[in-house]
Formats: sequence, structure tokens, C-alpha cells
Amino acid sequence: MLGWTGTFLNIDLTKKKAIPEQYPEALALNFLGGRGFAVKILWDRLKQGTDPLSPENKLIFATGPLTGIGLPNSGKLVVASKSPLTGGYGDGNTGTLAAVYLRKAGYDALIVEGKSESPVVVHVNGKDTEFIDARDLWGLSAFEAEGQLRRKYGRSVGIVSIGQGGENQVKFANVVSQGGRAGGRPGMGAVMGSKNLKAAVIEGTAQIPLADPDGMRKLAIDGYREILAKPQYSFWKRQGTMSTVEWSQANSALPTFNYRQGVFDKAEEIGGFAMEKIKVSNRGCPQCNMTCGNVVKDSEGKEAELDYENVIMLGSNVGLGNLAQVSTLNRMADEFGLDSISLGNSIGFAMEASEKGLINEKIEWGDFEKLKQLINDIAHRRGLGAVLAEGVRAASETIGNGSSDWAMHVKGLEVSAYDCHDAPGMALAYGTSSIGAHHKDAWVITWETKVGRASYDQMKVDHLVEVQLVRGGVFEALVSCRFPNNQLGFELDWYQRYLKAATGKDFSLEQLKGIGDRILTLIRAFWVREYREKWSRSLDVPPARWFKEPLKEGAAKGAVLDLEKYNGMLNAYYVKRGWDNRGIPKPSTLQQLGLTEEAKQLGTYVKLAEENPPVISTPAQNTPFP
Ligand code: PTT
Ligand code: SF4
Repeated sequence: MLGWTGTFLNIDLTKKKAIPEQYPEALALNFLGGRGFAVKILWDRLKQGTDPLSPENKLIFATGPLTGIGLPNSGKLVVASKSPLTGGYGDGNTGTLAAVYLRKAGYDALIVEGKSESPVVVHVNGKDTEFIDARDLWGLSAFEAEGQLRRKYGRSVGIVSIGQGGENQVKFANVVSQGGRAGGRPGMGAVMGSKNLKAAVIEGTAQIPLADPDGMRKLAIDGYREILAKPQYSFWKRQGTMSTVEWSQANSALPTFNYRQGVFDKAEEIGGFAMEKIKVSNRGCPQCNMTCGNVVKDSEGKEAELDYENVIMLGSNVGLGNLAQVSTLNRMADEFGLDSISLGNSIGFAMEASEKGLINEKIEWGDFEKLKQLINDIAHRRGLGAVLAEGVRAASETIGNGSSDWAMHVKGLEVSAYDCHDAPGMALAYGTSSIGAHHKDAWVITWETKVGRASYDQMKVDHLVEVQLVRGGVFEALVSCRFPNNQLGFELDWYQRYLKAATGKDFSLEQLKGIGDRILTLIRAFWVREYREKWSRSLDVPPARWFKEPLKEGAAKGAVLDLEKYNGMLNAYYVKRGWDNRGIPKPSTLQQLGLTEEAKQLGTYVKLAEENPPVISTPAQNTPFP
């Protein structure tokens, strides 16, 4: 096989065994890598109904055919598992040298299962794997753990680790690398913690087999040059994703006070230009010349890394308008290994519960000291922190009193940083995203603003599906950063040329989107399989707040989503995807995508239907954990 190493490394932490496995070429051709490998492995090898925090769950670190060969923005991996937060498919995409070295070690993916009886670090060095006692690292932050491992193993290794959040199995703990890359929003860090796996250290020196090594070298140089030449490049280097703060404020999409306002009176103070004033450098993923991590000095004089999402969720959404303080909260999230989006979302929920007198704790909006304490308590599961550590879906079940209406999640994953009171297309993107309410599969809100926010047209559905196939399908399977494409306009045909030089095979754009469709459809089948009788189309409906409570401030004051029209869009979306009106893929759709065996298996858990079985359209509501 060219372009792929053709090998997975299976690691059993219970038995302390590492077994390489040659996988068939058809898997690579049909699923490419990354998210594609992850969902196929979970589908085939994970028993239905597995407890996500049990030793039986599998934690997958998967690269793609472009990883680790010196191409622009290709130093990333997908970390995936059955999610303890949502009960469905979960993954994240994170930049790390571990991605590069995993391929140089000779593997396309690591598949970790079992549970070590005491804390452990896995050290993969080419063909050799050792299991190292990590009791001395347990209890350390992700930064401290990586620092110690780096001192021991040097610069030429990749390291992924968890902080105290992962150790304590906070349901939205993620996996951290390089002091600020963090991935796996739906609790991939908790899964790692449940296995007593503190970190993985990966090294290797093998060459990745390529169809056209000389052509690839030239393409890489040309690609980097092309990115540098893009007109938006210099502003991107200055602000990265941070300029979105001003955009969201201007367009009433800024999550504020738990998604009530869409605008924040201190937006300017936490925006891109304010960030530039405290910025000290850029940081980023390996093999990237767009380095979008904005490194700033925080309120304690320490370095912290800022992106739009984490600034808003731990800023305006919790009523905090001091950027240096917001930076401190973000550094804490990275050190503890907590997803900053779910963290800010859960805390916003708790603040509103406090304001409404539904909990005993008094937590004022924007109270920096209280915020720090609460983050610490969440990471260590203390007091109210223990309730929030379960995520907002579970917290709203505990608190009750109608709070599920303003528990801002889809399928249990907390909504990321776009308020959708006035954006039905983006609301549908959250509703149908493959991991819950994350923008990664389809960030359509800026496009939607250009074509008109108010409509619920077919055109929006068509555009959304197209974007999901490319972003959620193709990029997550290539495991290449999507920012060159969607932020600078780096054209998609570059990736076809890269693939040709890597694998020797011609992939048309339509073929690539077909692979994306196969992957996203299998992800949907996985959700349905895990939820079984608890599956319903309500799971594709965003939180009730956006339908029931009009925006309170700003130019879009009064805006609210229309549930009936949303359901119309959802129907159109299902038709477009070849799913029935419960949101379950039809047998013919699965077959067309080459998922015939999977269709049979899915049919043993739920009744599949070619026609649309009647369903009652329910309003957005709290959804069950399977
Ligand atoms: C991603 C999610 C995002 S999306 C952000 S900011 W963003 C938050 N970042 C966090 C962080 O930082 N620390 C922390 N403790 N938690 C955090 N949670 C949030 O995680 C990230 C970039 C970004 S920054 C984005 S949009 C793009 N995402 C990509 C993607 O999903 N796929 C892809 N092919 N390319 C992408 N490129 C961009 O990568 P998750 P990273 Mg991240 C400090 O992990 O789970 O996918 O959630 O990985 O290496 O930090 O790169 O405005
Ligand atoms: Fe990583 Fe940012 Fe570069 Fe993408 S643009 S590879 S997220 S540093």
C-alpha cells in the first residue's frame, strides 16, 4: 500500500500487550483514515451498549494518508471513542507531533483498549512498545506531565496526555498536547483516564511509503507558498480565529449569559484587536505555516493560548469581559485537560441556575475568583463541580425545574460558540452534526448571513449537506486542517493532488464526497445502534431556548426559531441524506454506500424502513442518555 502504512497498532492495557495488525487496502480506499477508520473500527469491534468508561471501550488515535509527510497543516490526528458525554460517536481533531511520529513509527492508527491496574504511560518506538509506570505523573496537569516526559524522551517524540480532568473522568475532559493543542470534546480524555492511561509517547524514524516522493516534495513547497500568498494570510497570522468575536457581535451570534443575548457590552474588550495588545507569539500544530494559536500573557503573567471559541465560552457566555482573566481560565482548562467550550457552557448554565435560585450556590456572572474555583472543582469533581462534570444534559436532569429548556446541548454535547436564535441553517448544522452540537462539520453561519438569516429554504439544506460532506467527511478522513481551505480559500484540488502523490490513486472530488457520505452515514448508524429504542428525531433538534425565548438584546432582538419550519428543514435534510423521517439511514442508502453488512446489523437493533414511518414531531427537549 502506498500513502498508508497499512498497519494499526492494537494496545491492550489490561494485558500490557501491543499487537500490530495489517489491515486490508479496501478499508483505506473506502474510509481514507482519521474519522473514517475510527467509526469503522468502533462499528466492527465495539459491542453494542458498551459502557464508554469501561475497559471494553476503545480509544482510537487515527491519522490519514496525508499525515506526517511534510504537507501544509497535516500534523493532526483524530482521537475518537464511544463518548461518555453523549453515549454516541465522539471524536476531536488535534494538532500534535504524536500524529507525525505515529506514522513514522509505522502505524496509521493506535487502538487502545483494556485498563491498566495502575497509571501508565505507553511508549511506542517503532516496532517496540513499552508500558511505563506513571504513578508519579498521576495528579499532575497535562502541561506538567508532558514537561516531565519531554525532559525524559527529548524533542523528537510526540506526546499526548490528560490532566486532572481526564483522570477524574470529567465527561468533557479532552486530550492535550504541546501546551495548548486540545482535542476530543466529547470526553476522549475521560476515556483515557478510565483506562489509567496518563499519556502516550510516540517516536519513530521510518519513511512513509509514497507513490511519488519527488512530486510530493514539490507539491509541499508549492502548497506552503500558495498559502503564504493568500490575501487574508497576514491578518490571519495576526488574529487567527479571534476576529470572529467582532463578527459574531455585529451579527447577534455571540453566546452571552448562557445564550440569551447574542451581543455582549464588553465584546470589544475580549475581541481580536484587544487580543493583539496582549499577544506575545503564535503557536500551532506541526507542519503548519498558518500557526493560529494566539499566545498571550494572562492575568497571572503566564502564557495562555486563545481561539475564538474558548474566549467566548469562558468570556461573554459567563459574563466575563476581561481578556487577561479569560486567558487565565483558558490556561486552566488546558492544564486540567477540560474542553473549554463545554466548560464555559456548563458554567453559564450553573450561573443561570444560581440567578434563578435553583441551586444553593451564589455564582455571579463574571465573578473571576468564583469561576477559577468552579473550574478547579469541576476538574476534581467537588460539590457543584461534580454535578457540572457530568455535562449540562445530566446537570439539568439533576437540577430539574424546567432547566432542560436552557441546557444548551444537542445529544448531550454542549453547543459551541454561535447563538442560533436568528440562524436556522446553523441551528440545523448543530442539530445534525456527527458528534453533537459542534461547529466542526458545518460552520455555515457566515454564509447564511450573506444569503439571508430568516429563511428555512431547501437551498440552506443543500448547502449544509455539501459542507458537511467536505468538512465532516473529507477533511476529518484526510486528517488535514480545514483552515487553509475555509479561512484562506486554499482550493480543494490541492488535496486531490496530494492524495495522488501519496497513494498513486486518482480521487475525484465526487468520490471523496462519497467517502465523506459513507463515513457520516455510518456515524449516524452508530448513534442509532447505541440509542436503540431511545433514538428519536428530537435528538436532532437544538435546545428549546432558541425556539421559546426571543433574543433579549441587540439588532436581532426578538428573534426566535420557528419549530415547525425547523422540522420542515429537518425533513428536507433527511430526504437529501437518504434517511427516513426518524433520521435513520434507509436500507437502500446504506447499500448504495457499500454498507450492506452494516445495514443488516443495524436492522437487528431497530426496524429499518424504506418508506417514512409516521413520527410525532416533538419540540426540542432534554434527550436521554442511552
Ligand atoms: C475543537 C474545539 C475548538 S474548535 C476550540 S477553539 W476552534 C476549543 N479549543 C480548546 C482549547 O484550545 N483548549 C481546551 N482545553 N479546550 C478546547 N476546546 C475547544 O475545542 C484546533 C483548531 C481549531 S481552534 C479549529 S476551530 C479547527 N478545528 C478543526 C477540526 O475540527 N478539523 C480539522 N480537520 N481541522 C481543524 N482545524 C482547526 O483546528 P476538537 P487543535 Mg481541537 C487551546 O479538538 O475536539 O475537535 O474541538 O485541536 O489542535 O487545538 O486545533 O476556534
Ligand atoms: Fe493547527 Fe491552526 Fe495550523 Fe490549522 S491553521 S494546522 S489549527 S495551527
